[in-house]
Amino acid sequence: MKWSLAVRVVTLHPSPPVLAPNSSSASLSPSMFWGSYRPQVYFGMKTRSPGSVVTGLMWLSQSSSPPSLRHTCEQGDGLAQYGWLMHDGENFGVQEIRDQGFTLTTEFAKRPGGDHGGDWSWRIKATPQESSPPGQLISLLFYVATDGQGTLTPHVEGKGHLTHVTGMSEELGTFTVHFPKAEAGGGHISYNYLNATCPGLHTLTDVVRNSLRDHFTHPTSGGSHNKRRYFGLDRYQAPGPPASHSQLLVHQITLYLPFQAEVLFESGTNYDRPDHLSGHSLSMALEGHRERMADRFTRVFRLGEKGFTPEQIAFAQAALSNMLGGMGYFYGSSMVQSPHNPEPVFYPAAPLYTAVPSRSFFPRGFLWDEGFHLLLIARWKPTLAWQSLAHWLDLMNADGWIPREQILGPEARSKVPDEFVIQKSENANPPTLFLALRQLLGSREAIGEGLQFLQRSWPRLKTWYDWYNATQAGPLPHTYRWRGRDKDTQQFLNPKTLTSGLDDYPRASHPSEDERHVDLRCWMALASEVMADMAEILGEDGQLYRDAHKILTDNSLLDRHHWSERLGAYADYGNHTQSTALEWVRPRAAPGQDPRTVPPPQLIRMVKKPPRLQYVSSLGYISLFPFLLQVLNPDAAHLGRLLDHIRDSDKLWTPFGIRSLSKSSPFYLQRNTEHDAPYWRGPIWINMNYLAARALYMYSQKEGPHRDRLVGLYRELRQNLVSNLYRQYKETGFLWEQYNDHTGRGQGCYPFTGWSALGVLVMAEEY
Ligand code: 6A9
Repeated sequence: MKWSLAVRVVTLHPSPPVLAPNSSSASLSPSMFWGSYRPQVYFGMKTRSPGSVVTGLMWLSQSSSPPSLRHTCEQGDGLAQYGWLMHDGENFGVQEIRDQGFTLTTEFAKRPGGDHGGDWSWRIKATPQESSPPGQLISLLFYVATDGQGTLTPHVEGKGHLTHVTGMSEELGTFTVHFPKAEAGGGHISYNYLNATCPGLHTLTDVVRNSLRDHFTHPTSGGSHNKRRYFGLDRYQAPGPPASHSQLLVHQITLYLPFQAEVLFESGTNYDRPDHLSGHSLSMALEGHRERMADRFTRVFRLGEKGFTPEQIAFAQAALSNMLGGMGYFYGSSMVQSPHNPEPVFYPAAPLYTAVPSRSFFPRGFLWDEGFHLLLIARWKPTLAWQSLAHWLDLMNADGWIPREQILGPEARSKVPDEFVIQKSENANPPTLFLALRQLLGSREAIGEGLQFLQRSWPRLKTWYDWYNATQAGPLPHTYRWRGRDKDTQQFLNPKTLTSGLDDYPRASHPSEDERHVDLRCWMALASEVMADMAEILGEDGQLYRDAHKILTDNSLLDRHHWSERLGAYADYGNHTQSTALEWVRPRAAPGQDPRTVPPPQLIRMVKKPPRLQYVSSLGYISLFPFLLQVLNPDAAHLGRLLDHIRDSDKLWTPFGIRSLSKSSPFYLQRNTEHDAPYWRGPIWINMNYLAARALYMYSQKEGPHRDRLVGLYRELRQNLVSNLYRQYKETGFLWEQYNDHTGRGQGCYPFTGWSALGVLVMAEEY
């Protein structure tokens, strides 16, 4: 019994996968086969297949000392800006990267042909920035690498000039990667090259870094006969025993700014290409894609009609492009722990095509983040959203659980500290995929395309829905409780609830089985409604879901379970006290004890008043959930009070959006431990603000006592959100994880396109 439960946790759902067999393959989905599906590197491509051959770019400024190698997106690189200005999710992309003193533009375009996903070409333009000194010497390092299968053959001229690579792999057949001569404005180009094997793609940066030696020379600028030394690829000496999982070929060019270089990938079965996708022909292709995207962008979002300036429209287009250009294809297994297997075990290996919250800090899939991402992606191209949804649902196990954070394969794992890698099978995350589904179901065109998806996903969605009801039920009928809250009540000012997605938002001070969480109840109301709608479309019996939706949106029952009169808002309920504080506790030395053996002081939570069962008095996003997810009736008695809180600058309102926790809360901007800065305790988050704008908009369309106020609030919030997102982007070059509630400044990690790109939907008023 115990053994079979342990196995069940890592057994995939038995219904046929939503993704039809081979649906991502080069033969069935050729135009999506190659892509910038490696969001964790500044520039790179791979195919949507396990063990794909990958290509990428590294670069090095020889003029800075010590020269630093750029490869994976790192905040520590301190780049002033990088990101896609245009990217249509399928055919092409244009990215601008501002490094110290120079700017790289990285462009790619694909061209169909043959049986293996066609050709593509890259163009990298390198230009000095205005204020920078002349004579900057730059190296670009283009690489091709295998990931466990396939072969690569280098073709070298002279000592170190790799002119092209021929290769072969299972899904690509034969191919050639050409490195045509760069346009260097007449200046000299130095060549270096590397042929190495290594344990996997996660070691590429190290292998290249360890192969660079500075005994190479390049003519000094100004055409003199003097030479300067530079770092070039030499030989790789593996630190340990030789590993052969990956073969790596690197082509390095070193030259003065400005210059332009191209890389051409040509598929072996593409027999009738009219010409090489290079030079003029590549320029034409890129120009065509740019025009088509701009046209489509205008049609889909109509920002010009809404009065936005060309600059603001370019910002919105970049935000969308970063979401699309941030879509990755990952393959591997999660590490999973359950009550039945305390030792972590591997989940079945599987692919995941998904957007990511942040290319630098979190370049991987997050379950509840994705539901929001897809709201934007589905508006652009429903196909991409259906495909992501299918991948996510295919990750479901036999019980109906989907791991929250997807850390698949060694490359993804190398970015995550061990303690965060393991996923626990009792833990949920908001079922936001239903948000995306609801939107897709609202469009005839999207349904037409997604019908097969809907049919195949139905058995999984039923199990998913049941899983929440079975495992996250609250103490009373029709109430819910997040499992997996922090258990240690001494360490944290308030034990976190990572599963809810609002990590440190203050909940009951003493986690217990008596808790009921208002946000999860509202998510389940949404899930019930979407399930009922889907049943209708599919001709299935949806009565159960209609009934559940009816009960979960019964406003008097909601009030009975979650309205706190004292707070004047909706609230969690549980074993709680407000009177807690973190205090330094200095252990005392026992009589005669050597003082050096006394442990150092510790920051510990003090409970000043004992907890009791009551509503949790934390005014903020959680209190607004019945409004945010439109569970409240437009004439609900309490709607007015919620609007009061929202508009009150001493509570939730700021000129930049709605803050996560009221200024009046004792937890406002409080740290949770010595090392744990406030996160969902004040700052402005854009996913919640998107929901707020949407709710204000929806309620203002309906008859009700607060209609005029809703219209006004909506206009103001939209204006505040859009102008701050735009201003921050202009000033800092990035979208951010969250925004400071006093200054509006972007903070947390960057770039964080994920939720912050929802600003595009607020601009377009697409809800
Ligand atoms: C830590 C650090 C190199 C936190 O956007 C992803 C999630 C959200 O789902 C969640 O709601 N973020 C939000 O509260 C980021 C979580 C990152 C956890 C991984 C490992 C590795 O740094």
